[in-house]
Amino acid sequence: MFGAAALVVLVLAIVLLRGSWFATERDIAFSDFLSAVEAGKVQQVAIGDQALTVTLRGGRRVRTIPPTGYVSASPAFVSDLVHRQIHVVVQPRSEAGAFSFGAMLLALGFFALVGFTIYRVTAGRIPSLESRARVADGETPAVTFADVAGVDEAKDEVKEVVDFLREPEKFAAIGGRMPKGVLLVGPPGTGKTLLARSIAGEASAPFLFASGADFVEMYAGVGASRVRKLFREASKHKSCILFIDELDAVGRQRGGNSLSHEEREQTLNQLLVEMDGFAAHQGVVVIAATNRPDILDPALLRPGRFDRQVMVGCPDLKGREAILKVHTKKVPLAPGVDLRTIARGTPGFSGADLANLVNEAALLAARHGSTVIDDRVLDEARDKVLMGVERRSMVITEKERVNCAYHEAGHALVASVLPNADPLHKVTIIPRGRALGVTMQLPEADRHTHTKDFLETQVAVLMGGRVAEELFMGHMTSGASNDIERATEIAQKMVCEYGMSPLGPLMFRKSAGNAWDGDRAAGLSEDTARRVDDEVRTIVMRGYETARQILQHHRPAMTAVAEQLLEVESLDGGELKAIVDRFATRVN
Ligand code: NHX
Ligand code: ZN
Repeated sequence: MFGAAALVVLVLAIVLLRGSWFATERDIAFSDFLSAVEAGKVQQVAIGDQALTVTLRGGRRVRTIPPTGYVSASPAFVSDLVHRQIHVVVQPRSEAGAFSFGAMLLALGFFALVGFTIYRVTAGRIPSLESRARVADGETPAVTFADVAGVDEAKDEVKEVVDFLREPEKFAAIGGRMPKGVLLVGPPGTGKTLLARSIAGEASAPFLFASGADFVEMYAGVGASRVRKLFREASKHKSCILFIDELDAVGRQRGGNSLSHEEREQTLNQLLVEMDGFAAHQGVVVIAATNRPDILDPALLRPGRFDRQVMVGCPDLKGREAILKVHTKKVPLAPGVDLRTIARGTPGFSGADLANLVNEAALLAARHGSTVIDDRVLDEARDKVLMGVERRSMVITEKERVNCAYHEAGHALVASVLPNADPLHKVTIIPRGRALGVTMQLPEADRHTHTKDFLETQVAVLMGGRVAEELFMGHMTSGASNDIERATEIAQKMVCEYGMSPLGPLMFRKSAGNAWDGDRAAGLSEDTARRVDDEVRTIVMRGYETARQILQHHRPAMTAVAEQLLEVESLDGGELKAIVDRFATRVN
């Protein structure tokens, strides 16, 4: 179809241009034409709109352009020609008309081609101007603060917004300066949207929703017009919450030169303009969410805009328990299930993860034909959320299965021998998600920072898999790729961010964005980059060496764990410890 369109345009061009190029007569000066007439060399003159087409006696045709209006202003001219027995014809105007008609066709073909190309490039997804502006209805949400658990500090901070929305006039009367914009900052799944909705619900105010990603379109001006539309919608309400999810999609720092950039900048400017345009007493509060406040354009954070930041972090132990309580309200919990224990076993889970866990548990219970959710299905659900879905049907060769058993046993043994490692939660050779086998550790308590020792231990544990393959199988497999990636990441952070190498407590911004964003400048000197690489390698190799020593000294324990895994497929922390304790002592 594309080729056909191109062909049509090409043919059109040839047909049209033939008249003027291929058979084009040479232009001669008008005086030369008159001389030729005088000399009797002219056989025929065709009078056209602007030019005279002259056929010479030899049959050659030339063209000449008379002074404007010359022919019509000099009636003697034509009769003079006729006198000289020169054939005079007057060309119909249509020839010129034909040309412009053709030109029109050509232009039409051209635009069709351009249009079709755009259609092809955008895969037919040409968004209409109005389409995706998912400006949610502006209804008042049914959720209130009671439905939001585990983010007590954040809730306290936004209570003021609720007071304001309830009685904006009163708030203004006592001179309360209301934030026009509140920025909710936190990792994904921590309930930023829910919190925003609950503010509206709590204040019985309408809730308008948009996502920053909706504003970033490939056509100039669309994003900006959507922002305008959104704020117009908001101003129709006496008071309301206007929520913008993923603010970073539009709010990135300006400067740089990527293609979509100009459009984003326009959208961002429009957003700033609209926010400045709102009077504080108007009762509209803009709430935005992001997990990357550091990349936001500073203009967004200035007074009168998103000048208030509220952190919405991953829940702590107490928070997780509260969140579990909310989510288990509508499911049949078996008597004796202790949510505190579940909460303790889910460090690092976000609110969304916990919701997912409860949901999976309900599904699993149903599949087991059980009417209640007990500890067992909750445990199974946690593993599913944590490690991915079990894929028991995956076909694995015996050799791969053995390799997997030794690989996981390697991780497990290093983790159980090194004193600073997190306790083992589970080791399994049942394929899950993308992995053929998994070794899971779980921290004893919520941890917010890591010691250098812990990180080194973690690198060694990650190397344990590869080392086991080498020592016990006599080969290496590509399966260790994820371990290697994670170990390298840790080592890189230790050197570049945590100042845990001989290079000292400095920040080495190794990969500060990409060149397209125009911040390549933040790179390192070549010499420093080389030294960073050396230190990263040293850390990983030291972990590798630690793992090798441990596995070499615990060959019998290794074999025992691997063989047990091949037999029963999964071992929990206690079972592992029992095997290891039979062979090894926990010192090294
Ligand atoms: C593949 N998977 O993708 C096969 C199926 C060495 C016994 N061709 O280290 O399964 O080779 O300790 C997240 C999580 C890639 C991202 C796991 C990306 C695994 C897992 C490669 C065990 N356990 N490797 C491991 C494994 C593989 C992979 C991942 C990921 C294996 C190893 C995956
Ligand atoms: Zn591994």
